[in-house]
Order: sequence, then structure tokens, then C-alpha cells
Amino acid sequence: MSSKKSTSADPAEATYKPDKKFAKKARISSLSEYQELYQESIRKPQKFWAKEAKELQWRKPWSKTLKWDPPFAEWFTGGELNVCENCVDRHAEGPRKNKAAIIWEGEPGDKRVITYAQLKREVSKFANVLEKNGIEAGDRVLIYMPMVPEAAIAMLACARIGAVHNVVFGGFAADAILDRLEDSGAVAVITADGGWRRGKVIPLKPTVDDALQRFSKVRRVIVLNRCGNDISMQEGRDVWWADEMENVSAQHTAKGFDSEHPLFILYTSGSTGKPKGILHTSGGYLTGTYATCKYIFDMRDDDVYWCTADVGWITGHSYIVYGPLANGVTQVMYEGAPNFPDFGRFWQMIEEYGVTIFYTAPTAIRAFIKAGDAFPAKYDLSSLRLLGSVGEPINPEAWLWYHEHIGGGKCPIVDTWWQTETGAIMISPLPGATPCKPGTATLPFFGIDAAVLDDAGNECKPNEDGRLVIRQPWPSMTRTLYKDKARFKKVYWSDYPGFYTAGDGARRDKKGNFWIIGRLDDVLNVSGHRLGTAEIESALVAHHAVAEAAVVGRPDDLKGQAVAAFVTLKTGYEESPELVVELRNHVAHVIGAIAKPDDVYCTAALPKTRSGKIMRRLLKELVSTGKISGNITTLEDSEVITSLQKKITGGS
Ligand code: 6R9
Repeated sequence: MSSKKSTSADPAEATYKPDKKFAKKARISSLSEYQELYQESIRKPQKFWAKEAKELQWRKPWSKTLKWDPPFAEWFTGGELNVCENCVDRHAEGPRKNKAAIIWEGEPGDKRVITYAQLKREVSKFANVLEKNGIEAGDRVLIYMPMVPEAAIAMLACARIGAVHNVVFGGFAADAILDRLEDSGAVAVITADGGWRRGKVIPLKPTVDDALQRFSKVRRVIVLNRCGNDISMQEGRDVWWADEMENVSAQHTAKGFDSEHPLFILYTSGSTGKPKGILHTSGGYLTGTYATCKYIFDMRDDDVYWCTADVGWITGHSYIVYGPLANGVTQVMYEGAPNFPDFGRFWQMIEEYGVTIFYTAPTAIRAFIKAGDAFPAKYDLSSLRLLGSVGEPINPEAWLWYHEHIGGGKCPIVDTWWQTETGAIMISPLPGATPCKPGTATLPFFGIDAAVLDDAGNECKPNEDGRLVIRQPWPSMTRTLYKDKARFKKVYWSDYPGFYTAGDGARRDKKGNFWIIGRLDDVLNVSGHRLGTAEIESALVAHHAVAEAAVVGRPDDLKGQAVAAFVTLKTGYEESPELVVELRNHVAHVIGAIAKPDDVYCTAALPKTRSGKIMRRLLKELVSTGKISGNITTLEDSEVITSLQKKITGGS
């Protein structure tokens, strides 16, 4: 059965209404119900959030829901809770005791199922290990782990004792670890010997050693034996996870912490300058992640949920660890690459575990499109009932493929807009209520007063481009940049005093749907016309030969900016002057002559951060100057840049 109600012959332009059967069972089952509750939540946001927060377990009730001294917020002031207790103990002691919390699969095929009762024992033991090693509430602990259950256990154990974790994505190099150790002032590191990726061991401990040679304040390194690769252990500083766990009790009494007790710091990557340490606290963050999981992913007791992110990113924090576990759901966790041993791995796992809710990124979807429809077609994906997307605007081509080839034409797709800074999803369809259109994240979540403003601070008219802002505080918002309140104020709160500026360009259509154009620095101005790079990319990707595209502006005497496009081609297509002409005309045909790329470069791959975001900044520099001056350490593959540079400058 299809959820589609086409208002246009072109499927990319059609509106997809929630499936009736889905809507009937959903928590919010019609657009009017959403609208009514939304209006009420914006009139009285504190009332809405307090109701959600009350579903959590508090050790001490709060006395004030919100203390707002712009831009500094305190939520649930005076309240005390233990975040770990909410995610683990609460379920381990009730009817969910023997329910699977984590169904884990390692890349080589090893499998583990951890029930809530077992998770409680493991987390309690590890909390005892941390305390035995002198780690106290407020201490910063750097976590550098592969995607194994112990990564989540380490995070939860930190939360349990009030230590502040800083997870660093396992793909980052020693310099990135060093920056974070220094900025956060970490006293301990939790790592593993290595992790599996595309059939190979990626060593982790040696990278930590490298960073620690230049940072002496870390007293203890706890090392998980995952791969058995050869590593060295420094006497007196490094200890094995398994040895430590052997002699501690499985009982650990959790204390309550203040609602505003820091929970974690997560550094944003990819930007120039010093990394920004986004600080999140306890009660508000948990309330935001809990409530969004409940309404947006419609989590139920019989669901099997799978978010394919890494715990090194905010999506892994909010939608693998804290939100899903606060909801007591069963989730799948996977260690390795989506294409190991082939592009069928995800689909095979969905079939095997009966995954019902699946959350991934457009960049992954485009890789699957490129690999071909035959992979998902081999597996039974009928258990799926809801799909999610996050990380960048999802181009209609990817949306439609996801809808048809993964969702079988029946699953709602929640395109979720949010950021490391927002902590939880801000704009997204509600799966039983919101009509979807490929490419729009649709409407704000309850309590989120999102708007699009022009330079003067007025709300933009429908279809007019402006800046995306949030006008009222919300519980899961970042409280500050770690040790840098001034930068926090300047970066997010100085465009429109009192309002949070997301740094994204956006527009709303007549129905109020938010269309995210992309980061504001990715918006081009061609002959006085504003063009979203995402829009042009989406047009390129809609061409049958194109797998992935990145568009940047290059200075042009006549137009201000000219459009430079980089594309990777699908298997079976080859670069040719004819194809370049065809692609340019195709964009002109889809958007208009103004958007026609001036340059089209075919490339084997696009430069990406290790989290899969295309680094347009580098491409922009390359087309503007012919070279790269900045730091490219966050790149997944720096070869890509070298070969593009040759192509652009005509060098060999
Ligand atoms: C969760 C996450 C945040 C930036 C954000 C925006 C882009 C994320 C999006 C999206 C359009 C979506 N972004 N989700 N753009 N539609 N559904 O990705 O956090 O890594 O901090 O990135 O990602 O540009 O400003 P983070």
C-alpha cells in the first residue's frame, strides 16, 4: 500500500500523506492535532516540556522549569536526576528487565545481545571501575572507541558518576585528540586496541599514545581488547578493561545530580580555528532526546530501532545512547562499514533482526543508489515501518529511492533537521501527522519556535530565503561553548539578540514547511540571485548519470559568483565533453539558466569529513585559488583533493 497522494505528475513534487494505518496508531495522528498542540506548546513551552520531563525519573523535583538569562538557560532548576538511571536502571527493574537493550553486530560477524538487566550490571561495574581509578564527578573523560557496546557502557558509566564525557570519533587523528584533551582538560581516556572497518583493523590505542606524548595530565587509560592487535601499555597509566571489570561489584548506587550538571562536551569538526566544545547538561538534554524519540520515531515497546550513526557524533549521543535508552527501546548497533562485505550489509541486518525504525544519512543513501537496486532487492525489508534521515538536506532523488527501495513505498520518512548545538531534533515531520515532500524537513517540533528571518530581523514571506533562528529557549540546547561564553554569545546569539541563529539558510513554503538551503556560507549569489548549493546538487543528482554532487561558488567578474560543480558518476558512465554539456543543460532545465554550472568536474570521489559531510570549503578554495592552504586533517581521503587540484589547474 502506498502512502503517496500525488498532487503532481512529478514524484519529486508530490505530497506524501501519512499512511492511514500508521496514523491510526501514532501518538499524533493528524496535522490538525499537531497544529493545535504545537500552538499550545509555543504559547506555553514550559508547560509542554515540564510534562515531558515528568515522564523521567527525578530524585528531587525542580522548583523552576526555566531560568532564562539570554543566552544562558537553566532548565528544571533545583531538580536532581541521574541520567544513567533513567536510561538503564528504570528499565532493568521493571517488565523490560530481560528485554534486549542492544543487539550488536561486529563487522567480522560476531554478535551480542545485551538485555537491560545485563546493561545495568555492566554499567554499574564500569562505574565502579571509574571510581576505583579515582575519577570523580565533574572530571572530563575522553572516549575514543569503535562502535562496540562498551562505547555506550563507558558513556553511561560516566553519566552515572557525574563525570563529563568527551567522545572523539574513532576516525580522527592524534592531533584532533590532543586538541580535545587540552581544551577539555581530560584526566582519563577510555579506548580500545582497535576496531574493524572494511575487513581491516583500525588501530586506536597507538593514536591515543601519540596524542598523550604531548599531553601529560591524563592519569589513567582504560583499554578494551577488541581486535587483539599489537599495542603497548604504559606501566602505571594504562590498564585493560577486562582486568578492571574482573574485581569490581555489579552493584553501584547511583546518586542524583543537579539538572544542570554537565553531561558531555562534544567538539564540532570541520570548521577552521579552534574546535568548538559544545556543552550539554543533564535534565534538559535528556528531556529533549527522550521526547523527540517518542514523538518523531514513534518508539514503542515492540520496536527494533537502528540508527547507523557513530557514537562519535551528536546523532550517536542523542539517538543511539540517550534518547532510545531513555525510551527503553530495543536497538541494533553495528561496528563497521555499510559496504562490508558488500552493499547488502545493512539490508541483511534489517532482515535478520526485523528492524522496524531505521535512521541514516543522505550521503549513505546516495552511496546505496550508486551501488545499485539489486542489493536491497535481495532482502526482506518488510519489517520496516518508519525511516529517518539526518545530516544534510535530503535531495528528492535520494528521498524517492529511500521511500521506494527501502521503505517499500509505505514507510513515512522523517527528515530531521537539528545540530550538535540543538542537542535534539528541532524540525521534522511527525510520522502519523505531517504530509511530507521530498527535500523539506517540514515543521518544528513541539516547543520549538523556529522561524526564518531576513537581515532586518523580520520574518520572511513564504518562499523568501533567510536565516533559520529559534526564538525561545528549549531544554536540550547547548548551554555554552566549553570555557568560552564570549564565543558562544558571538557565534549563535549576536545576529538577532535573544534568538539562536543556526547558521543555516532556509525558507518556508506557503504551508509553513521549512526548506533548509544549507549552511549560509554555502549559499551562492549569482548575478544577484540567491542559489542554494543544495538545490543545484539536487538537480545534478537527479540526472541518471550522477551519483553524488557538490556545488560551490567561485569569484566571477561579471556575475559575482559563478557555479562550479563536482560530480561522481554512477557505474557504467564515463566522463566526456558531451556529458558535461548535458549536465549543464540539465541543471538549466531543472532550475533555470541562472543555476547552470559554469564548470563541471567529474571526479572519482568528493572530499568528505570523516562524518561524511562534503567539504565544500575546500572545493571553494580550490576553484578560487587553485590550491588548498588550510588544514585537511579532517578529510576522509586527502588523495581526492590532490587529483582534483591537478584537474583544475591543468597540471599532470
Ligand atoms: C545532526 C547533525 C548540523 C548541520 C546543520 C545543517 C545540516 C543536519 C539536516 C541538515 C538539512 C537536515 N543538517 N540535518 N540540513 N536537513 N535534515 O547533523 O548535526 O553535525 O552538528 O550538523 O547539518 O546544515 O546546521 P551537526
